[in-house]
Amino acid sequence: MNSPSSPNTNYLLLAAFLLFSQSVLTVSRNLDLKLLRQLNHVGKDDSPTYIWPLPLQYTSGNQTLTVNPNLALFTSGNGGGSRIVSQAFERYKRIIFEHASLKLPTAGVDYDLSKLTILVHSDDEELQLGVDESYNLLVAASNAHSVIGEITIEANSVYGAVHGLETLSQLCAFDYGTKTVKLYNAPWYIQDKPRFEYRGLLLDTSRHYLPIEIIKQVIESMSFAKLNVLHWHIIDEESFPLEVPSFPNLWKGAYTKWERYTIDDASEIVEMHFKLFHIKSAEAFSLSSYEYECSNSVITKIQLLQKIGINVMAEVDVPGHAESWGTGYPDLWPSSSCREPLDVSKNFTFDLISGILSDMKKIFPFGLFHLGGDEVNTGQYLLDFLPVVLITVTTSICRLQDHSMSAKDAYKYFVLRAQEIAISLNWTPVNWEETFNSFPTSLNPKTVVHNWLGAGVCPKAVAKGFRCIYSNQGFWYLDHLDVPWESVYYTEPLEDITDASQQKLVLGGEVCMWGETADASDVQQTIWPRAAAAAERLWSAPESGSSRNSTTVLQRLEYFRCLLTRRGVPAAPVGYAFSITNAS
Ligand code: CP6
Repeated sequence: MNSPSSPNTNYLLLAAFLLFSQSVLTVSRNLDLKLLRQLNHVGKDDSPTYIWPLPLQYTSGNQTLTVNPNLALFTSGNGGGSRIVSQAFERYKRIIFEHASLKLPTAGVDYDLSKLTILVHSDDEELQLGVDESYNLLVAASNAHSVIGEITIEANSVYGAVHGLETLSQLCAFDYGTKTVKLYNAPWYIQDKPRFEYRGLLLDTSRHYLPIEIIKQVIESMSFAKLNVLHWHIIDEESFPLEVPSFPNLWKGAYTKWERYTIDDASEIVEMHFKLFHIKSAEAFSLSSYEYECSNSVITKIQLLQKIGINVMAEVDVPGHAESWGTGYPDLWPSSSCREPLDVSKNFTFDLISGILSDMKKIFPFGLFHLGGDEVNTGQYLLDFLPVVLITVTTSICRLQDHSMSAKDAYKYFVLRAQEIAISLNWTPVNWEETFNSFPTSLNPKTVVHNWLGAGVCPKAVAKGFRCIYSNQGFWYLDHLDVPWESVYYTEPLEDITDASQQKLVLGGEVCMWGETADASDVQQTIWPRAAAAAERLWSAPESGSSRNSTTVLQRLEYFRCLLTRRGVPAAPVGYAFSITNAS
């Protein structure tokens, strides 16, 4: 199932699509209208069902069933009794019946589906990379064998069950005619599991501060597309917004005192305070304190955010991209006129990294930790070796106290020492690919190499036994607004890796939402719907056969984008890259 289609096929497809859409522009405009008309028919009996990302295997039928808004949950298996399951059920019930609770049917309704059974085999709730995310979903109408129709989700872990609920919610649609929730194309039998274990999104809070409500909304929206790692690029050269108790001057590097994350804010992002819904005060007495919060006399039932299956991987990018650290501790700057990279010659630099990582270890339970290492201007270290005359005419001067080290050795020494700190805290270090490109044989073998510069590094890294994450900037950098969803969709993380054991070393991929040109006002529109294209590439089997040709992909993506907006996520219109290109 996991064999990738030849990357050449994907490129041919993309190339054919590019050529074609240039010449058939008018035709594709007409096609848009036709698609929209079809989408408007969702809710009628002949509705197709659109699932995103596409499950591994499924069969469907042609029955339309009506779902009871009082859908009852029955659980079994060792993990069935988990609060993660019951809370996810409540959350999805609200999503599925959102309209149904506002617009009640006028006459009595016979419901086909009133019962959901969730069977979870394991009671291990630890969320880490590689957790079993598979699930089976069965929706069967009443027939000779079952008097009453039923929905069953079976999973090995609670996180598989949560994915099953997401898929179930995508099978359901509100029908404005009868004011009931319909489930089309039943009976369904779905067997599903992700193609890659790492399906990430990078969020950058240094270039523009993002309020925690926005970050939590991004995390929730990721779960709709079955993405599972938020890569939080917290700090960079522009600002240091995080509180670090052991070095309290660090967040003097924040833009303002309002644009900072306290330790509590960070924990809230990692694990808690996912608002389920408002409840009456009487109900609150039956809940433990972490299940609700009060503000302005509104009581809100909450869910531990981590329990929706999203890992948060923090990044501390060293030794480049760290100028803001010196606002609070100017000793970290090699000199007042040279503020980057961090001073490699002082032990204080590494004491401080130790302090930051030890404090962060208390907040971030995820096994991977990102140490950056990209775009290090080693030339700055080099200046130190230039003749004095030249130094005096150069505005930025960086000093290496240990003159036996070359600039490149200084960079290597820094990265390896930072890795040691992360490893001693039981983290697996992740580094941007420049570290591998510069000193592949010195890098700790546990290192996960994070690609970004073009397509080249993953085949080289896995050939040397390193694990890697794919983020080719030409396709998966969301701040590149001119990259159309088609390019995001038709890129292949396993390109040029044919050996099966090497393919396994590609943990997955990540789309990157760098923050220079996006802030709280438009970050969701910039992420969605293109991140969804990557989400399907990372979740679904790679074949582009008849069920995944461009037209059905576009229809399903249009539908998923609409689903996001219905759920309160301000996703941009899908857009048609080539009609935009040709607009002038
Ligand atoms: N910040 C950091 C960035 C980028 C990187 N690291 C970046 C580089 C080029 C582009 C987009 C983003 N803004 N810390 C590279 C990994 Cl085009």
